[in-house]
Amino acid sequence: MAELLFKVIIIGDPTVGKTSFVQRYVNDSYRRDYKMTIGGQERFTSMTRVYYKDAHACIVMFDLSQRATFQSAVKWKKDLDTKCSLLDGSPVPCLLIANKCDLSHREVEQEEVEEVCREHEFVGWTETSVKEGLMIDECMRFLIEEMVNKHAEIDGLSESFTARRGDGIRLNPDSQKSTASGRCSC
Ligand SMILES: Nc1nc2c(ncn2[C@@H]2O[C@H](COP(=O)(O)OP(=O)(O)OP(=O)(O)O)[C@@H](O)[C@H]2O)c(=O)[nH]1
Ligand SMILES: [Mg+2]
Repeated sequence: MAELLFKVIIIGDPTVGKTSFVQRYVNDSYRRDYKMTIGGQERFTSMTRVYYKDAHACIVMFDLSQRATFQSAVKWKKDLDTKCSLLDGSPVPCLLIANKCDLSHREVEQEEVEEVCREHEFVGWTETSVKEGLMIDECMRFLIEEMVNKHAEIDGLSESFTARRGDGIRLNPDSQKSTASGRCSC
């Protein structure tokens, strides 16, 4: 069976839990203390094209206990869509994650998240708790399925493009000559 390599990016405001998510998924570990990730430009709700380049899927994360991070989620999605798309021109599948659902203090209602998810064409959304390890694997499994399906679709598409190209253009010197002389009025 062929091996597939996918690039998944994760964006969102500072402190929402992006690094923690990756650590939890990759190492099943969690740190309570916060160490700011250096090197991104996420303080401006925008990333360079280089970071987005060739991404197959994306996670936009916000913190359920900080409303401002939810408002930024839409900006992050727009930033992604203006800078990056899949090979067939369609938007990069993007999952909206409402993290820190273990906290009792909440500033965002589920209905609002649902609406933003629908309006801004996320492929889905879910609450997670990276701290408790809730829904992390499920998120990644969902995205992997999306990427594999999309990959098959695009692959199929490029095959049919090739077939059509072969059918449509005939490099027959005789037919080219006759068309040219037929069209020429001088
Ligand atoms: N209660 C709770 N805290 C969390 C959760 N996920 C992350 N945190 C905490 O939130 C803080 C920030 O987490 P990070 O993963 O560093 O956040 P980040 O999004 O990578 O932040 P930047 O690197 O600044 O962009 C840390 O103190 C984490 O321990 C969660 O699900 N629940
Ligand atoms: Mg970080």
